[in-house]
Amino acid sequence: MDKGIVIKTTGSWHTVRSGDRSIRCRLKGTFRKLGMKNTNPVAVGDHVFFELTDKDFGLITKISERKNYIIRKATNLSRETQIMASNVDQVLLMITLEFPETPLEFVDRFLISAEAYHIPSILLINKTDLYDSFKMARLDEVREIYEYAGYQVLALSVLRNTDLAPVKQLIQGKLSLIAGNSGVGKSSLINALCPGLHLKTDAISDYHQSGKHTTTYPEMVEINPGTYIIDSPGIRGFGVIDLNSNEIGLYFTDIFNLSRHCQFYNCTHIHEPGCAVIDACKKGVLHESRYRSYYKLFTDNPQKYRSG
Ligand SMILES: Nc1nc2c(ncn2[C@@H]2O[C@H](COP(=O)(O)OP(=O)(O)O)[C@@H](O)[C@H]2O)c(=O)[nH]1
Ligand SMILES: [Mg+2]
Ligand SMILES: [Zn+2]
Repeated sequence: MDKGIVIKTTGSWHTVRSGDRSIRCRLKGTFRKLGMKNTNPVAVGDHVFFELTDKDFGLITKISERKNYIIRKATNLSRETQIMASNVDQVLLMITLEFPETPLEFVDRFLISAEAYHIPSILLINKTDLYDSFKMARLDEVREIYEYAGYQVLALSVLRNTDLAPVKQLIQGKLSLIAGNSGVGKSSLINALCPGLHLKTDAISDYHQSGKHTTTYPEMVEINPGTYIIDSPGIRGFGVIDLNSNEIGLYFTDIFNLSRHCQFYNCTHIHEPGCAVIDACKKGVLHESRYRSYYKLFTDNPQKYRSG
């Protein structure tokens, strides 16, 4: 029996990378009896055992236990979920301050989802070549906001090939998922990291890929043996997480840290006296954009809060 990692899955065929070979595998029949709830029993990122049935073909006989996995709804309306990727070591959240501007509220929502999955996130701020001095000042501010929350923040320009070295270092030996809105430069980055690969770039193609009528499969790229990146098709690809309001407070890392100093142990940071979070916000230690995101998510969700 051989061992490998699933780099692509389309319906009943799964491409397994084992050393420098790619083997097209189907699932051994007995698997279907395991009663898995997700629509896809095999996911990109799975470590599997397989038997060769031919030179480049095989049967998957065992899926190793997943360290983690990210799910999405099978379709917008469906309650069934698909595993989008498994065994993800880190998420690279790519954002831009212009062309297009990524709203920080979106960043905050994304980060708490990743926290809920217990997957570390790194912020990549791309397209620095386009920023004037005002935008560069904004970049410093955004960097401060997220470094205060405990995240690593890297600014780069994929187009100019500047400041890519720290990204290369970060991904080495890991499975990273790259996420972010259409048009921020995700595919461009993967192409830059992997010369010879030519992923389609530009916002238009991404838009069509994430359109309602096409099924999208996450694509895993091998940068070098042991180093993989998954290009997630649009942000909608990232986890369907239903957090209740109490959890929201846990996953805003900066707010959670501050909450230890609140007067009440169960402070919601909305109206209580002696709230260290509100205090830090007033002092400008906690940036108001973070508090605003928290407030919005928390108060959008009163029912869930009441049911606790
Ligand atoms: N000016 C500038 N444009 C970039 C940069 N990185 C990517 N782009 C452009 O932004 C557009 C969208 O890039 P793409 O990689 O398709 O974004 P994706 O939708 O996130 O995969 C393309 O026209 C790229 O050439 C950058 O660092 N600077
Ligand atoms: Mg793309
Ligand atoms: Zn509080």
